[in-house]
Amino acid sequence: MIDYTEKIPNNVDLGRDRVLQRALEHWQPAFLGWWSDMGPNESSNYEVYLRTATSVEPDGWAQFGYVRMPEYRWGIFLQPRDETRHVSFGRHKGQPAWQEVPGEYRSILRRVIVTQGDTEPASVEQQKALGLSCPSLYDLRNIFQVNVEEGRHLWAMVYLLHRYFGRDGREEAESLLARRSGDTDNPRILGAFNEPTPDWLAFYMFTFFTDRDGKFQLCALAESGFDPLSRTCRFMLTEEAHHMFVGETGVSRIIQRTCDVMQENKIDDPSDVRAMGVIDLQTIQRYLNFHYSVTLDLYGSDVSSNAASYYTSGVKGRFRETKLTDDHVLSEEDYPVWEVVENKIVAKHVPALTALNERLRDDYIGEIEDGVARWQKVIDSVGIPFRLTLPHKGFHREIGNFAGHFISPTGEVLSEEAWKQHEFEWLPSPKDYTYVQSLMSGRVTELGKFANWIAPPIRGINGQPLNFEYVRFN
Ligand code: BYC
Repeated sequence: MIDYTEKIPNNVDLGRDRVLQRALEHWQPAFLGWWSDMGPNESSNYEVYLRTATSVEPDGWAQFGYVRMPEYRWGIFLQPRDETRHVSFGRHKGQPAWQEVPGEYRSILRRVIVTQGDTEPASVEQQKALGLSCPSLYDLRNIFQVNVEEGRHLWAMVYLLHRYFGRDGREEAESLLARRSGDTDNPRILGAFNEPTPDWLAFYMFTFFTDRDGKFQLCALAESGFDPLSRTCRFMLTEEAHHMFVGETGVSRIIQRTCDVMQENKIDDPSDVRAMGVIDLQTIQRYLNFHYSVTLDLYGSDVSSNAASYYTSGVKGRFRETKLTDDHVLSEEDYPVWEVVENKIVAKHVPALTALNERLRDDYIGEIEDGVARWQKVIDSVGIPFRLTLPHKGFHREIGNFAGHFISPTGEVLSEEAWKQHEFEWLPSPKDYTYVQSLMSGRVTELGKFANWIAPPIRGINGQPLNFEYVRFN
């Protein structure tokens, strides 16, 4: 169980290590200061119907109740230790999992933990203003739930930095509160976390696409030979599932509403659809293309010696590593990656060890395809002949083999000029953003009411009705 009587709730017996406890208690007000500056706008006095973790056991961890977000009990929760756990891949395969950081892997472990930690506050910063244009109290509560949990994920990484990396770790923990999403001088580490999330369609796309990168990266880190990292990621994954649910159902409800309006009014031209105050399917496709492509970049280069050394050293595994049935060393195998040769996209087989970023990206794409197929069913069920498609893997990429090439969504290699001519057929244009923004000029706060551009969800949170007061503004 989690001890909530402590200043920092935890299940790691923090009180036993006074030095660590003091260091984290020193970081805590800095975190709260960051939340007050960069957390959701104007929200400090709202009471939000939030879920708080009470236990790390799979069956009993959720407790719902009204909480003012600055009083949310952010804390340190690791999944219980399995004494028999071993390193399951790489050079140290078969050795007992490490309870301390091996000296030779200190710098790569720190780097991975910092990169992971950096994304969490970044996403809160990206979503900061969205509460002011929420489509309902239900959705407002959901974004706040996502935000406080991202804050907790930051705590999870900061605990590891403080506990296992001494002074360097404490400095990194401070830097995590100093970088800012989109800042030119001190930006967040990874590209997608410096992109704006200007409206709710972008938010749902982000939680569907980018939070799912979070899932796959956390799954790979949950395989780590460094046991405290593995245990903390396992618990984070239980929270991540809700974020992806918010994204998938959010986009699905927008599609549903658009299709219903198209069918009722027998219209299909995007300008007629917009005239009805809903988001045309073409714009939804362009948002999809954008969020998918920037998220693909988050997996890093297709061929990466960093990824190979993370694996060989036992720091970061593959998706579901222990369920795979090969040798878990990968010294003999190869894996196909794609590259552009003389204006053609061709496969090239490279040592599997160096292609681990690409492999994780491919695992991710499989799950994305399933989600997009579920959105398609919404369109099909209304009988509208529109197909949502995933663009080619090389489309609009800035990291890896496709960076610097101009690939169309259907996978043709184009000149820069030809690509630019079609850019805003494929990606949201400034006009698209302005239109979507125009729908979201104010917030919808009446109990049980939803903005015109989105369908209500099928059910409320924790068995509550849709007209429940999910947020009290005070
Ligand atoms: N943007 O060998 P390479 C989440 C850099 S999301 C900018 O290809 P590597 C969440 C790279 O740093 C999950 N730079 O990369 C979601 C390197 O720089 P240096 C976050 C990039 O190291 C929603 C160079 O390019 N977790 O949790 O194999 C809401 C060459 O690197 C990017 C993780 O990512 C980029 N996209 O792989 C909230 C897990 N990509 O050395 C939260 C931890 C690469 O030349 N991170 N670079 O200076 C990792 O495992 C690895 O850092 C990466 C990159 C997979 C991201």
